[in-house]
Amino acid sequence: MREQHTPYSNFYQAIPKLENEYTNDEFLQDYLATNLPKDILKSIQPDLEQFGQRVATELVEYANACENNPPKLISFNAYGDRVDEIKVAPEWQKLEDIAAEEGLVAIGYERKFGIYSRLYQFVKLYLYTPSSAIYTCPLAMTDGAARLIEFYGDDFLKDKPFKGIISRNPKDFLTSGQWMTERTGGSDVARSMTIAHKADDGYELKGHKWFTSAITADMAFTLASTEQPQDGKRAPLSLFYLPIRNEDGSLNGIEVEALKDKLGTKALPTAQLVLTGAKARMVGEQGKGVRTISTLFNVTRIYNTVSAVSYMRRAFALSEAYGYIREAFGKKINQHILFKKSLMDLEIAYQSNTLLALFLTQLLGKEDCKAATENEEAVLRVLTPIAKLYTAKASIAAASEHVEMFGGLGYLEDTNIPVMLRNVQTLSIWEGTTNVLSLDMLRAMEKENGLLAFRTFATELLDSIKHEDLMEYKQIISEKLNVLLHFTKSLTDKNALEGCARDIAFYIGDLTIGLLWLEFIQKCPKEKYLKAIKYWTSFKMNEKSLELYQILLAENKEQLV
Ligand code: MFK
Repeated sequence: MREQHTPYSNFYQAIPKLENEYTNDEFLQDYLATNLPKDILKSIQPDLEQFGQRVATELVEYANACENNPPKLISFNAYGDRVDEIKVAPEWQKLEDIAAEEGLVAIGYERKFGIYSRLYQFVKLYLYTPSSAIYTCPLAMTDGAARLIEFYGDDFLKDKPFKGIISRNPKDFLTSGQWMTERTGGSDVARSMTIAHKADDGYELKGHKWFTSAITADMAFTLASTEQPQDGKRAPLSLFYLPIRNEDGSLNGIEVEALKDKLGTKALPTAQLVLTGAKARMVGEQGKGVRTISTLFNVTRIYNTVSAVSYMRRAFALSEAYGYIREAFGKKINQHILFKKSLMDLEIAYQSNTLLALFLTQLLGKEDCKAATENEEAVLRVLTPIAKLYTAKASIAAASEHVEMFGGLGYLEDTNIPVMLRNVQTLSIWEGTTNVLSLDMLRAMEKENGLLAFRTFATELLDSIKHEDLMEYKQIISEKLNVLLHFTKSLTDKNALEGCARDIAFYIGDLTIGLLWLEFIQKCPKEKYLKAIKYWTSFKMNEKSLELYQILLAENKEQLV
């Protein structure tokens, strides 16, 4: 028999250990200490501490089990009956039960902490997401559904569906899907072809849904047109609610065609469905479906933002832990200047992006409690697409760096490190790609005064900065704000605005983070955060990309004008 281990080397690399993700995240604790009233922080702290421990231990095990046992579609049973059953890992159900118990959706609607409820809720989601095999996706849609019901729901929806969504009891907890994409596309939703036929007690939906977070939810919100297309023109879409199953447990006029074979988010069942007469009820005004469902996807875009930064935090935490235990060239790798620099880059990136994400959750908390000013509402509207696209790209860069920080080990599937890289790649695609969201930013600027509101917010924030250590940076940020205002003013036609929309979005992302650093450091003037703003203020408008736009314009003048 061969020996199991070669006697020639007795070196085995120690495995980095994830610590309590709340007590180990000093930045998060500083953020909460400077943003929450003392009594609120005191009452939620024990919960965050216990959850920080839970996500670093029990949940990681469940997430790994789910990632290694992806869902399967069983179309027919042994006797030939069509069953359309999606089998998920047993741990997937545990991740749902924990989400209910921990109030991951409920906290936002119980509003026990008033305008701060959303911040508390999203801090828990920030802890949960990288240990959840992306169960956060169903939670995002479920939360968006709750908000939709609050705004547009009738008595029926406000009863059982709403109460189930915000339940903390796993037995009563209900989840919702959001089915927007059809074969015709995921960005241009108006091309959807599903038809809603009038029935005695509502509507029956017939059509295809191309990317759905499956029939493992209890209900879904989806779009359909109430009229057949005429002269090649489609009628405007309306929004519909449908239960996934009938009272007897059978599917509600739904067939599962296939499960998608995706690059990542492998634990999450994503299905291709046919609606064969699904019974549904209309929600909101007929023909205003896209506008109505935007209430839902503006929430999922904030989830996306918080998820992105949570992965960045996890990338930093694990890379930092590895730096202490890995040796190369005669010393621990965290003693090498280049490793230190890469780690600092990851650290400042996660903290900076977190400032942006948590700022949005605070605005959402105010809006929920009707405590937001008109200007704050407009800032929330315009910053939602910007923060989503900005943090998504940042998380991909961080996850890629994270793989590299572990060298060859980072490339091995059984370390579970590559999972993060694959999962975050979706964050810049679903819920609106970077380009579509850049256009949404323009929509918010044009229709809802987004740029003006941003200017007011930025000017007021700059006026509030009095700390003398910050004066130099206040000046830099204020000049960069002027660059933005002059630049956008100089773009006089629609083409130029569209061609530069992406650059403007990233620039506003940088600028907002600069502003938020100023505000945060004024309240929490620690040396290490001063270093962060020094580094941060070196951003510029992306001149290379603007040059590309000019070249494209010159080459395509006829088509573009
Ligand atoms: C871990 C994190 C978890 C994340 C959850 C993942 C779940 C994934 C499952 C999915 O569903 S992925 C698919 C997601 N799909 C999208 O996000 C759609 C992307 N495309 C867009 O966002 C397009 O911009 C859009 C479909 C909205 C364009 O539609 P239209 O109909 O061509 O736009 P139009 O005509 O400008 O707007 C129609 C109405 O909606 C207008 O209002 P009015 O009718 O009153 O004029 C717009 O102002 C309004 N509207 C559009 N976007 C809005 C909005 N209102 C508020 N906020 C917005 N963002």
